[in-house]
Amino acid sequence: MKFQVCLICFYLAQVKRSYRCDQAVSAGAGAGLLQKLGRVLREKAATDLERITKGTSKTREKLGVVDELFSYWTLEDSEDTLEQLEDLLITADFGPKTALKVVDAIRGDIRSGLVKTRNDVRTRLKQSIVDVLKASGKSSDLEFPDAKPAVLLIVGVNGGGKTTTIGKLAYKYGSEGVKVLLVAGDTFRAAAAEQLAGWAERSSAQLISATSPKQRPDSLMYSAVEQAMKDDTDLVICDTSGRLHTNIGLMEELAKCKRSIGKRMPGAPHEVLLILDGTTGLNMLNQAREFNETVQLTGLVLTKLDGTARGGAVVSVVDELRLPIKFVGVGETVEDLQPFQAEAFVDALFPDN
Ligand SMILES: Nc1nc2c(ncn2[C@@H]2O[C@H](COP(=O)(O)OP(=O)(O)OP(=O)(O)O)[C@@H](O)[C@H]2O)c(=O)[nH]1
Ligand SMILES: [Mg+2]
Repeated sequence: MKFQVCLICFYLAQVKRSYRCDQAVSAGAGAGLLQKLGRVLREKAATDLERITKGTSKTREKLGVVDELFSYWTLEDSEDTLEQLEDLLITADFGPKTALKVVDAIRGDIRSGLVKTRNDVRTRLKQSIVDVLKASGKSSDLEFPDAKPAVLLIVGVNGGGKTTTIGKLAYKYGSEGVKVLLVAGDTFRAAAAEQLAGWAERSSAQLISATSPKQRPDSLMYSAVEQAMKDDTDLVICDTSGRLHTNIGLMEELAKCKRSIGKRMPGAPHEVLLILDGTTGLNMLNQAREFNETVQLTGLVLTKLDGTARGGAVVSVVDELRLPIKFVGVGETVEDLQPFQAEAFVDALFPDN
C-alpha cells in the first residue's frame, strides 16, 4: 500500500511537471486531463507493483514455507525455529552470512523480550531484511554533484540489461529537462552502438559513438566527456560491453575506461552502477565483488524484476558490499524503471495475506 502511494506521488510529480510545461492547456481542460492521467497513473502503479510481486515469485516460492514454519511457533522452541529459518533463507539465495545476520537480529529481540508471538517474529524478520537493505545509509537516488556534466558509468556481465537501463535513465532524466549524452562504449559487439542509438532516439538524448572501428572505449569516453564539457551537457551516461567478472583482461579495460574519464574530468565518473540481472542467483555476489574491486561501484540496479526473479541474492550483495540499490527494472520499455523501495521489495517477498 505504502509502495503504491509512493509510486502515485512519483507519477503525480511527473504529471505536475508536464502540466506546468503545457501552457496551451486551458484550466478547465487541464483539470479533466489531470483526472484522466491520475486514473491512468494509479492503474500503472498497481501494474508495476504486480510485476514486482510476480517477478519475485521464485524467491517467494522458497520462502512460502516460512509462514508454515511460524505457524508452529512457540517461544520455548524458538531456537529450533530460528535454525530452520536460517536454512530456509539460505535456500532462497540469501547466502549463509546474511541469513545468519537476519536470524541473529531476531534472536536478540527474543532474548530482550521484544519478540514474543508468531506475528512479532514475522514482522521482525521483514524489518531485519529491510534493515540490511538500508544499511548502506546511502540515498537510492543518483547523487549528482554540482559538477557539470555528471558522469555515469554503467557496468555488468553480458545481457544483464545495461543498455536498456541506460535508455530508461536517459528517458527519465531527459523528461525532467536534463540534457543527456549517451556514450556507445560497447565497441565490442557489432550492433551495440545501433541499439543505443535507438534508445537515444526514443529518449531524445544525444549520442556519441566510436569514429573508427579501432577506437578504444576509454578514448571514446575521454572524447565524450570533453564534448559534454564544451556543449553544456548535464549528464553523460557511458555504456560498456558486457563482460565476465572473471575475465581479467576485460576487467582491466573497464578500469582503464574509468581512469580515462577521470583524467579528462577529475572526480568523474560520479556514479558507477552495476547492473544485476534479477533472475541470477547467488552468483551475483561474485559478480558484484569483482566489479566493485575493479571500478569501485557506487550503486546497483536490479533488472528483470518483472520476470521470474530471485530476490534473495541481492540482499547478500547489499549486505556484503554496503551498496544501495538505486533502481529496479520492471520491463523493456522506457518507463519501466522504478526507484528502489526496500519495504515494498520485502513486502513482495513476504506478502501479508
Ligand atoms: N523483462 C525485462 N527485460 C529486460 C529488462 N531489462 C533488460 N531486459 C531485456 O534483457 C535483454 C538484454 O538487455 P540489454 O540492455 O541489451 O543488456 P546488456 O547488459 O546491455 O547486454 P550486453 O550489451 O550484451 O552485455 C534485452 O532483451 C532486454 O529487453 C527488464 O527490466 N525486464
Ligand atoms: Mg548492451
